[in-house]
Amino acid sequence: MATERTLSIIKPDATKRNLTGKIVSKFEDAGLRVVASKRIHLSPAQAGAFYAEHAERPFYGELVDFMSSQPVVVQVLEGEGAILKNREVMGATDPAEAAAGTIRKDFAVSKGENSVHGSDSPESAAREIAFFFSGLELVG
Ligand code: DAT
Ligand code: MG
Repeated sequence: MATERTLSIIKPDATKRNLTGKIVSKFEDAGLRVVASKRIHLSPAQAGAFYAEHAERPFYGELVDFMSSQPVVVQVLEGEGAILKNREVMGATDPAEAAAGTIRKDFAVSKGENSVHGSDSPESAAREIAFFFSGLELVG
């Protein structure tokens, strides 16, 4: 499998509870490497643009409010099959359905406040990485 890069966000519920380090450890333990990282506080407009694909979903307003409520940590993770591997480490969207040992099983509060975002395809990863980082900020 090829080396890939994927976009991760440690969400407001997790930064608020000081879980950033514990979550990064789960990425590193799975063989993912942090090649870019920054802590930012998204505006509602920025959060809305990032999640534009969900604009018609009933939870969109709640999602935008949540993602702009507190700082987040956005990161680029690199590794073999990084996109799928990150999704595995994250666990299912709903923590009640997430497998043991996943980030969402261990840390998520609810389906909405579920601690992490991860790109779901190569196309999403390319778009989402470019949304937050310039090429100069990716240091492998
Ligand atoms: P994922 O983050 O696992 O890729 P998604 O892309 O379907 O899930 O949805 C994006 C985020 O929107 C998700 O992490 C949390 C929120 N969300 C999804 N479904 C929801 C629901 N039924 N109620 C509340 N929030 C929801
Ligand atoms: Mg998604």
